[in-house]
Amino acid sequence: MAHFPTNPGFTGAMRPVRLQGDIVDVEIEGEVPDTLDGAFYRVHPDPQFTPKYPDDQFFNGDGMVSMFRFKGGKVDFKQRFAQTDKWKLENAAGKALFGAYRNHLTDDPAVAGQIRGTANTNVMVHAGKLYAMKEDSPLLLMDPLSLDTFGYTDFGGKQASQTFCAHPKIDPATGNMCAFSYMSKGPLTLDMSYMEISPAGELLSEIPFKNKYLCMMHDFGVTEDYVVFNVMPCITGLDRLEKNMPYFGFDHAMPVWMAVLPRKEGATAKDMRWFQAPHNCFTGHVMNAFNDGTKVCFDLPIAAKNSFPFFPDVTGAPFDPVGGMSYLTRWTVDMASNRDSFEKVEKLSNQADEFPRIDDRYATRAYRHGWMLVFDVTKPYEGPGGAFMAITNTLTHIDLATGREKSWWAGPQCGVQEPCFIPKSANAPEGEGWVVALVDNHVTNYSDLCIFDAQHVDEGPIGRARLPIRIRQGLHGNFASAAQMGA
Ligand code: V55
Ligand code: FE
Repeated sequence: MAHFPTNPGFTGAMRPVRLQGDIVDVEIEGEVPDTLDGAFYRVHPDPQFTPKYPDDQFFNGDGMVSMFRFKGGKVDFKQRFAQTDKWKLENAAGKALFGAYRNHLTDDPAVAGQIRGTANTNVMVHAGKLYAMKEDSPLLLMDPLSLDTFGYTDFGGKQASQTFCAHPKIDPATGNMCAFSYMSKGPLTLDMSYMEISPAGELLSEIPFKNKYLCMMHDFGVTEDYVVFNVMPCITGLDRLEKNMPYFGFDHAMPVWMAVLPRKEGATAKDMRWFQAPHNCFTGHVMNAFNDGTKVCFDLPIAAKNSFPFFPDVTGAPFDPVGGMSYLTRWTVDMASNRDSFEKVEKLSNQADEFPRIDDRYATRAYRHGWMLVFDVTKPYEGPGGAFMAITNTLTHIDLATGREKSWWAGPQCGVQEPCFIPKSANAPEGEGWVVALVDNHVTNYSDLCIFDAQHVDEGPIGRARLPIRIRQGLHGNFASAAQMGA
């Protein structure tokens, strides 16, 4: 008998949905470009069963993968759980066996030693497979057409690291997937690694190194010549697990680092440079990174204070919603300098933003176009109580050459999920194409997949694929062409 917790994480707009299924030829309002041939994949956490603890973290839900297949102006929808080892064990038992977020001490003894991953953070097609990712676990492989799950991989025994990040990048020069691992030698270890995976799915390299302290390592940057890590004190430790406290807590007294590793044959941990940020801060998702010679630029939203109310301040200080708002920022360091400090910190936007994306063909390179979600707190909100976080109610295009921003507000009843850019054609100029984003109506409980002209998002969607259900708030996703899908 499913009795979900009655707190804001499980009610109102955050009520679990858990629905798997297919809709052929989704109802369309406006137009879907008929040259669009491929699929947008995205994932959200959705608990298969009621959690063992009523204060369960949103990040602990099982990965539910959605696929929007575009072809000939039509959209087909498919949604399936990622069948992780955890999902299968719990499905067989008919109840939750794994406990609190990333805390194996809270698990049913029957699942001791099992992989705890939920595959709930990102999905991306690479080497003909759909990669479903959670940063505490190995990489899960799924079928890009059926969304069936194959299972975890260690790349044929080649991968030494026990985990795989949720924010890999594709290097447009080689087609290699660039990824990293943290807590590589098991829970609460400082070990990390940088990995590259060929377009054929072969693990080509794995460079081990150690972090400065134990913390969440969520995203990173890759340039043509360097790999960049943002180290910020969203910290953890055994004491927190033993007390069943939230797995992470934010420590405002700790330093923040930008760590840079050269991408060259034979690079080792000894080549890593650690640059200390001028202030403690909260670092968010990475928009892009690039280098001009030895100068390395790293673009990401930065907040003065902790952005995660559910991973509270280690001193017990109350959450500061204004200080927790992040703004797209450019950090620059110089690998030729012998200082350990930054060259420059530039604020690139004055709108509170997160979930930054680019035209991925310009990953690792100097680029012009970005898209992101904005928290426009001046706008009204009519959704139910139980909005989980500040609402990402606005989609914004930023032209980094001019600083000009164009924004579209989704209206008082709606939140917008992470956008994804789709180029008009393989060789279209940068930023020429479409942006897709889920728009969830928290009052009617329906979600629309909205399609925008990428550089004119302010004009509103040119088309909407109107689902007769709500898709739960999610994290990340990516587009794959029909060729990449194997369709
Ligand atoms: C994040 C999300 C996670 C996680 C750790 O957005 C960090 C950051 C969906 O799960 O486990
Ligand atoms: Fe993320």
